[in-house]
Amino acid sequence: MSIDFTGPHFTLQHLSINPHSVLGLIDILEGFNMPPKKSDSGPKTPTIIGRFGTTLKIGIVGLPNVGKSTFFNVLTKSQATAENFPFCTIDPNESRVPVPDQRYDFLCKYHKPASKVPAFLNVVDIAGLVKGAHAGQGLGNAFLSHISACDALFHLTRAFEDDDIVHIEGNVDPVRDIEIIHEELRLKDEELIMPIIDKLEKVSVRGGDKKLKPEYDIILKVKNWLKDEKKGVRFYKDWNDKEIDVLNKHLFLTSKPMLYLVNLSEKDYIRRKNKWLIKIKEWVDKNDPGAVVIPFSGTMELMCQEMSEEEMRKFLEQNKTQSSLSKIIKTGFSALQLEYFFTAGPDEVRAWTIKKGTKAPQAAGKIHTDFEKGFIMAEVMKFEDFKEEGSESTVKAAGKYRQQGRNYIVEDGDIIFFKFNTPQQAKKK
Ligand SMILES: Nc1nc2c(ncn2[C@@H]2O[C@H](COP(=O)(O)OP(=O)(O)OP(=O)(O)O)[C@@H](O)[C@H]2O)c(=O)[nH]1
Ligand SMILES: [Mg+2]
Repeated sequence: MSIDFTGPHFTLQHLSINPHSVLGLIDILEGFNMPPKKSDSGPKTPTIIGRFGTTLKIGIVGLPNVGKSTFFNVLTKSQATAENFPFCTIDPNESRVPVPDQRYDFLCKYHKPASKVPAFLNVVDIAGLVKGAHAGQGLGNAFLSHISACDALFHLTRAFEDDDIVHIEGNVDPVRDIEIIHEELRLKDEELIMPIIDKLEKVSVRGGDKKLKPEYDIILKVKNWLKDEKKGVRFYKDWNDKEIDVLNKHLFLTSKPMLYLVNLSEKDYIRRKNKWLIKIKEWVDKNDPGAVVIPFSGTMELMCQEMSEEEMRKFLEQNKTQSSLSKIIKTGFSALQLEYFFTAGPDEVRAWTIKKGTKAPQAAGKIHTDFEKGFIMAEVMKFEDFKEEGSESTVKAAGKYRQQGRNYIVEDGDIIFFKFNTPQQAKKK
């Protein structure tokens, strides 16, 4: 089977697979999910397994020598050097990477503010996992706490050939490698769940504390899924709210959302052709449906970083290609279920990170707790309206400046001005 990528997007020729897969492949290479099928598109947003809060992290996992640290370094430097943000390095393996956003750039250009604060994605470089890592092989169990501390994962896999770079399994086969990582995470979860079961059994079955029986039953169901079905927690799609409450107590490794990053040689990335891409996409469609796969090239990104801005522009233009980093950062941020709204004026343009689905008072609380306590209303402009109309007053004149109350669910990219009572005023009422 050969894939030929031509034109501005990767397109497929001579490919005898069904049209959905073809669509899916173009789709993944552009970094988007397929739209939901009609039958399963409903108003209900799924309850998410994972931590609450907005200081969430995404970790980079994969076998050793696949290019994780190289990727981490280009990611960290790419945005930071452009604007020289302080405090980006949290420790050698953890960094805050500014989230690129044209709307934010537009607002900064417009207001020329004294202070600019973008949104950040926290990224953690994790040491390579090897077969048997769950049982202590390689760097062994150290990986556990690192992955545990992350809320989503970039699963980085190697599709570049290079005889000088040792492959721990002897040859390049990213599908096999992806399976090794999934299996290690699942085995670790199997191990993690056993003491939880023992403890709950002691109390609720032998100890007669019936209050914990429902939790015990749920944990047994999770164990059956992990151990008998041999599947990761995330791959069961029908956890109910009670089950999710229990899962959120334990945060199993296989419950973390995953994005697949395929590291290609510079040549393959530029010519948009690599024999593993279709195989990886087929594996993901079958085993992790809906997950995003993004091809990139660590060496090309590294090369670009060493060029001046002008050299890089020319290089990308000549090769009819572009960097994948922006797309990767944005997709990672979104996988954490995060988004942001803006406050914007001559003093400061700032992106405020919130969980998707946050209501106006809680969004205000991100700026200051008094804003939440004394919340009166949110005055909201859509970014597109602001851009189209050209100023706040013309947005107002066009009737597109809206006053929203407590139940307003903030949308990504909203430009908001909050009105609130100060605590003293609130007390007087
Ligand atoms: N040819 C080629 N070599 C690469 C690429 N990315 C990384 N390398 C090389 O592969 C070696 C390992 O890269 P790292 O980024 O340290 O790999 P890693 O996944 O962090 O490895 P561990 O931390 O040991 O798990 C280095 O010698 C890199 O220069 C790539 O895209 N192409
Ligand atoms: Mg490394």
